Amino acid sequence: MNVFVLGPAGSGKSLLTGNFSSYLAREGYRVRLVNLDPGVLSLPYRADFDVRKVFTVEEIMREKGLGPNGAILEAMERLANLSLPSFEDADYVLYDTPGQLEPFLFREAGRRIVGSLEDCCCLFLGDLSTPRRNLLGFYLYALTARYTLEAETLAVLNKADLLTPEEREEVKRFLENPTPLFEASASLKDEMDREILNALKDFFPPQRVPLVSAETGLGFEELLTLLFEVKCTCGDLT
Ligand SMILES: Nc1nc2c(ncn2[C@@H]2O[C@H](COP(=O)(O)OP(=O)(O)OP(=O)(O)O)[C@@H](O)[C@H]2O)c(=O)[nH]1
Ligand SMILES: [Mg+2]
Repeated sequence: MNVFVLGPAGSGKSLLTGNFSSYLAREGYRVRLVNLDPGVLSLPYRADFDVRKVFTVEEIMREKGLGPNGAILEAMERLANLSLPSFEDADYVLYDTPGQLEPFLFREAGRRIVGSLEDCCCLFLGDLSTPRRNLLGFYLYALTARYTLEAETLAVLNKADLLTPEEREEVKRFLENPTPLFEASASLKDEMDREILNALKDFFPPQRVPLVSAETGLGFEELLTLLFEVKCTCGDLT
């Protein structure tokens, strides 16, 4: 299975790629790692394929006399045309994606790369250290990724180690059943959130959102179970 780790800047994509791959290896799976971030300086894992061997954002800035944003856009163009190795010996190939989610998602690179591979699943990471009031915003962004990439996408909340067990329970309760919370207060935003959630239910059946920690490995077992479920719903029950 090809697993793309997506998410906003700093949400923990690289650390999750590294530590989840070690977890999978300990569980007996053959795992390969691909770094698709041409802008990263150092990685917390050893990549089997690293886009930085082909080009880096820094090189593009120097070569073309571009600023960081221009170079990132050029890097995304190059990424879209990159030929990736096929790791046929692997059970899981984990792809760490660029810190700059927007150009990866909304330009050609993301769609081309994900679309060129079979048996794909995306993990869309949210960061629990950021204000938790906006969980709906995070979920909508994960759905945007799914809609844009046309690939199965699991919303995953990372950095759960930074929450107390009580806070984790509170987030879980909210995720399982957001409506009563909204009903408890009556602001216009809450009203709007409820309407949006109701409308979404018709198109996207509610999905479990695991709370994980890329740092400690908390929740990795549940994440793997969800990946099995994705595989099964795609018709591959092996
Ligand atoms: N406490 C805690 N820190 C984490 C966790 N995951 C990542 N971090 C920290 O968050 C910071 C960003 O992690 P990265 O893995 O570089 O995040 P990223 O999404 O790859 O970042 P960009 O590629 O720059 O967008 C680092 O300081 C990590 O150590 C986690 O589960 N718990
Ligand atoms: Mg990264």
